[in-house]
Amino acid sequence: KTYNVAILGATGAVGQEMMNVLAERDFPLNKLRLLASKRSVGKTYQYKDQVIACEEATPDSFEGMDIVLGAVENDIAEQLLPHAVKAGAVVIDNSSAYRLDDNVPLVVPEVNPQDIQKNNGIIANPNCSTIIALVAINKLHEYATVNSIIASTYQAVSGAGVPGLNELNTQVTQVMNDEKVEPQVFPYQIAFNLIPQIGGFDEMGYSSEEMKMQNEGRKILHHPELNVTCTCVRVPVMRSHSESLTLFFDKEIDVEKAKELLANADGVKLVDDPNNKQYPMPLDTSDQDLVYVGRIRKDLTQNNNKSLTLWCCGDQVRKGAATNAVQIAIEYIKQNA
Ligand code: 2RA
Repeated sequence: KTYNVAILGATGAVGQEMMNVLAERDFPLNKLRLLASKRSVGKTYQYKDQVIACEEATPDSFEGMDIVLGAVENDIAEQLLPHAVKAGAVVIDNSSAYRLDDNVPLVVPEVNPQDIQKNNGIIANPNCSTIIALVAINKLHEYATVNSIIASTYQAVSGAGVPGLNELNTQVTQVMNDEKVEPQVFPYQIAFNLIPQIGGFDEMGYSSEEMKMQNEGRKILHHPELNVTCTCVRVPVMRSHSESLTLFFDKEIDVEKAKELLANADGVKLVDDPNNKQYPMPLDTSDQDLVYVGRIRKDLTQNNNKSLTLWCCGDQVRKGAATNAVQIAIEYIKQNA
């Protein structure tokens, strides 16, 4: 069986990566429709041996589509994706518009693939930093139940799409040439800087990005008691997010057991030999789909063997967005074959 697939937001960083991953994984495609804004109409892209032109995304763009991959911001997702559902497609949406909607499953295929079946036409792709964290901790959680997490994230500029990538590139050149830096995408200069803000702040002083790990983690793990104190920082790295996670468990788990579990965990590459300078780094995780996990060690704030700290990195554009969405599509057609 082959499928008609549309990518809504085909010209953005995530939309482009969705095309790459569909091709790499040889998705059983009958037709691929590339949908974008009016200004991109006619822009062509190579998909395997085909040249495909972008079409304007309108409410009628989804006729005949089986699967729609959403790679647009919330406002456009809410405006157009209901039309895709009405046209009979199943939508896998990377925006945050529907992630916490009770009628919409929120899925990391390595963690909760069974939730795909609960869809009513839309399946939500979690936030990139949530995906990377949950892939890293999934097998540890299964074994010893994670109840609390203290997380610090070091998020690549690709999280702000092509404009974010371009801004870092431009600013590095400007700084090296002693030219004036005028931030457009980020609130301050990002080159040679760290910005502890991603999204707006709530009344507790948490950013919207920081609350996602707790809110989305509770839904994906079916663990409403999960508590997460998260600090999200934008860093001058191109396309991989890094995260420091301190995990507080229900039962004892030591470093050796954690390494054994992670060595066999879906979607994880254990890179943990610090004495030989082997640990996850964003340059190593870019352009591939595994979440690298390392620096696993006992948490020194507790003396009960029920907490560990670790470091992980993952490609934000791929596993953090495009690959996770395509993996959901592949799992969906498998479950409905
Ligand atoms: C970011 N996770 O990194 C957000 C949106 N992709 O900017």
